[in-house]
Order: sequence, then structure tokens, then C-alpha cells
Amino acid sequence: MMQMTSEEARAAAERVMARSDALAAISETPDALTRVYLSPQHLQANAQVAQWMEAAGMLTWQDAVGNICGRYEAATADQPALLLGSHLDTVRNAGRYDGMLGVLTAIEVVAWLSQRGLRGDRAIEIVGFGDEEGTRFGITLLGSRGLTGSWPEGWLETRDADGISVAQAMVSAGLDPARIASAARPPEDFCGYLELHIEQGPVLEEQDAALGVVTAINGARRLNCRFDGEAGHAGTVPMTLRRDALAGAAEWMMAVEATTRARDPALVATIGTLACQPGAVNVIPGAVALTLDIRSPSDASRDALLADLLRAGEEIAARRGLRFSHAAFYDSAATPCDPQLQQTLVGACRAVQGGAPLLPSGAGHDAMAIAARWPVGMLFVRCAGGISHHPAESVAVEDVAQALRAYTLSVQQLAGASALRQFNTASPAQAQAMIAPCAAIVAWQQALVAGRPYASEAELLAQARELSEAWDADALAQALQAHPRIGDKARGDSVESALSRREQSAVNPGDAALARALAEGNARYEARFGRVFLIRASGRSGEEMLATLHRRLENDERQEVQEAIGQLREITMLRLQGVFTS
Ligand code: 2AL
Repeated sequence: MMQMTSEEARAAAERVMARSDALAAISETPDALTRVYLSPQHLQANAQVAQWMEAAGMLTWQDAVGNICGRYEAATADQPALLLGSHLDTVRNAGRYDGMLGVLTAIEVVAWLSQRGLRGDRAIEIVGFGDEEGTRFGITLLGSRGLTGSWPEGWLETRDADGISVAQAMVSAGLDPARIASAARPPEDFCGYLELHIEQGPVLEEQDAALGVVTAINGARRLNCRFDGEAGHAGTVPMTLRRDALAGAAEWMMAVEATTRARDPALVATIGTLACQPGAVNVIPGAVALTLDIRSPSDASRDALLADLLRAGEEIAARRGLRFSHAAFYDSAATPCDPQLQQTLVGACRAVQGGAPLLPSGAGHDAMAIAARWPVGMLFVRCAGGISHHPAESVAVEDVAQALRAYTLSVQQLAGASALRQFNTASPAQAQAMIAPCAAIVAWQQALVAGRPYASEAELLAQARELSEAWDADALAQALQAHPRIGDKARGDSVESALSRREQSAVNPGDAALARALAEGNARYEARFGRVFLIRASGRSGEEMLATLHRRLENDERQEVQEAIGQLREITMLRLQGVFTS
């Protein structure tokens, strides 16, 4: 498979950074980035992104809820697409990468493929969602839920701070509220969804990794909680006779922190608000209202923790003569990422950065909505200090370059062409490079390339074999340059060396007597025939090859050339099978 080089990734990452800056300038206020759903800036950003998608070789359209979409066809028409994307709306006074990075990197992936004429077995679509943050109307994921066809009834009547309804805003933006359902895509349109996003937290930075693979988007539960005690005079009531609601709440807060910390590090619990009544310097607090927010990539572990925290609240209240109560007001299930997509992303991260940290997403994403209909996978990119939803949000261009390499690899894996299709459609030089490690005989490589297209792997292999009938002593001499001696496992990192090492895996490097006998046999063979002894090593032990070497030392030159060519053919056919049928 072709890979984006470091230089190509760097150039593409620099373009992503420049385009992030260009999008950040499309804002309702000049000194801070704010771009909300169905605003003039939303439409302007869509137009700009569509232009970039078109330059990358995509066909574009804006859908019925205002998402900007692009499609890059597969090698054949009407194939399901791999969907890539994220959102283009922002919070108020936002950073410039949250959402936008996922759209801009996806465009670079497609641009790279289309510049090389690489079309896969799947189409690729990119979507820039119109609303994920919910900044304008207080309801979230309007863009992605347009795609899944799950807009609730009442959404059209939801109003922004100026009293403008979603329906009215759609009309002002040139959209028809009656056509919302047409934004929905049937399940068979997509084979999966990948979203690249900044982490928005500090975990990758802490682990010194540019990239991480998301296991799940955390589910959350939120509760209003309350401790009721008895207000009293701060001067007259002795400490032993008090029923101080705030002291009870404080003890519970410490218990919430300690209990959560002692569990799975993926669990988080936050008491984010606290209101004390009556709230006077000289009055013992009689009641405290507080909120609890608890999140986890697993609903079961979240619910188990919540049960323990609520039990602790009751126990503390009982011991202090207080009353503890709670009422849930928000409950969202965790969204697990698809195991196969995770696996693909993990493989790509390992190839690019050596490791693949796994982490849950604490923040919500478009992938949550998309997961209702399609398998989802997410790739996180480290952001400085974990800062997000803030103008100081920042990513390093080097990290974006790594992300682009991993993203391109993943997309090729999921939507890319079979080796046969790549061979049939690549330039002659690229096609030749694909088969060159199978036999270093240039005329044979060129003849095989000239015979394209091949209707099947079997047809290609048959032709390769037929063309090998023309091999003579000169061809053998050319090919031998790429074959190390038997027993001399090639150390280099060329494709040929790796193949040879694998083929010779049955030769035990710890068997010194065998190694000596092979070295001696090779030397005799080379002295006799003036070239390296060649034998198909796959499936043969060192002893078997040594015995064959001794037998072949008795051949005359003509017999031995034929035998060596026969072995070369076997090696070549096995390698071709590895390229085209594995
Ligand atoms: C090899 C080789 O590289 N692969 C294989 O099967 N045999 N080398 C050799 N000298 O026979």
C-alpha cells in the first residue's frame, strides 16, 4: 500500500494549519471566533470548505439541514462510502481546531489519494456538520442527527436568544424546513464513520503521544442533589448540636472525589455547583443544593459508581442528622467505538508513532449521533495543555502531520482498492514498484505491467508464470542480486530483506553446526558455479536445503541454471501470491 511520506504529510499539515486560520477568520465577531448554526458565517464557511473539497477532487453539495458534503467516488460507481468528518460550528470565543481539524484533515486525505489517482473499493464522503456544539439553539448534534434522520419533532420550534426559531433560521439560510427528512441517509450509503478530533483534554500530552484511539465516548448522568439540615445561629449553637448541611455536603464532596479516584481512571465525577442557604456569614447552613456530573465509557461502571456515591451521601447525612435527596435530570448512554475501526486506527497509529494509546472521550462528538446508524471510530490528536473551547486551543503542526499519515493509512485500509485494482490502475512505474520485490528482473516486471489490466488475481499469476518461461542465465543473475545466501538472514529493512527473512524462518540461527555447514556449502557452490545458491526456502528446513545444495553441486552448469530458475519461479510465485491474494 502506498503511504504518505513525511514530507507530503508536513506540507499537508501546513495547509491544514493555514486553512484553520482562514476558517477562524469567518466569525460573527472580529476579535473572537464564534460561528453558529444557520448564521451567515456558517454558510460562508460551508462555501469555503466546499471549494477546498472540490480542489481535492470531490463533488460537493449542501444537504437539507446545512451540512456541507463531498464525495470522492470509488473505482466503480455506486459503492457505499466511508464517511469522514466533524463539525464546522463553534462555541462562543472558541478555538480554531475543535471540529474544523477533522474536516480539514479529511480533505487532505482525499486530496492525497486523488492526486495519485488512487480510487478504492469504497467511495469516500466528507461531511462538515453544521451544528454539534448547540451554541445557538441549546440543542446539540443538529447536523449529525440530520444525517441519521433523528431530528425530534419539537426542534424546529426551538428558539435562539433573539426569539428566532430553527425553522425561521433555516428559511433565512435558504433551507426548507419541510425537506429536513431528505438529509437522512439510508444505512447502506455508508460502511462506517471516522472522526479525527483534538483530544480536548490532557491525557495524550501526559503520555507524550501525538495520537490516540478512542475506545468510547463517555456516557453521562447528571443529578440535582441536596443536603437538608437545620439553619441556626453561628454563635449560640454548640458544635455538637448542629445539623450543618454544608459540612455534610463537604464531607460528601471529599467522598465523591476519593471513591471515584480509587476506581477505573476512565471514570470522572464532578460537583460543579453548590448553593448554600440561607447563605449568611453568621448562619449555620440549613440546606445545600449541589449538582453531580458523572461520566464513563461504560454505562455499567458509571451506574455502579453512582450507586456507591449516593449510598455514601445517605450514610453521611444519617450520621449527621441531615437528609440527603437527589433527582436525575440528564442521562446519556456511552457510545462504544466499533472494535474493527478501533483496530484499524490502532494499526495506523502504531505504524506512524510506534504506539497507540487508547482513551475514552470525555467530550461529546458527532460520532455519538452517527453511531445510531453506522459503526464509528475516532482518532484523537494531542492539544497543548488539553485546552479547548478557548481561543488558546492549539495543536502542533508536527502532530497534525502524524495524524494525516495515520488517517491516510486508515482510510486506505477501510476504503482502499484491492492490490489487484491498485496494480491495474496505478501508473506503470507504481505498478512495477508493487511487483519489483517479487523478482528483480526488469524485463519480466515490465512485461507483466504491460499486460494490464488483469481480470482476476488468478489471471495475473498465470501471466506472471508464463512470462517467467523466458528467464535465462542473465535473468537469474539479475534476480540473484536481491537474494541473500541461505543461512545469511538479510539484515536490511528493504522489502526483499524482510521477505527473505520470513522465507528462511525455519533455519534455526542457534544451530551453529548447521550454520557452518551451510556457509561451507554456499562457498563450494559459489566456487563451482560463480553465483549464489538459490532455493525456495519457504516450507523447507535448513537440513533439507543443505542436502539439496550437496545434490545440486553434482549438476552440470546447464542443469543447474534450469534448477535455479525453477526455484526462482517458485519464490516469485509465492511472493506474488503474498502481494495479490493475502
Ligand atoms: C532465498 C530467498 O531470499 N528466499 C528464498 O526462498 N531463498 N535465498 C536463497 N539464496 O535461496
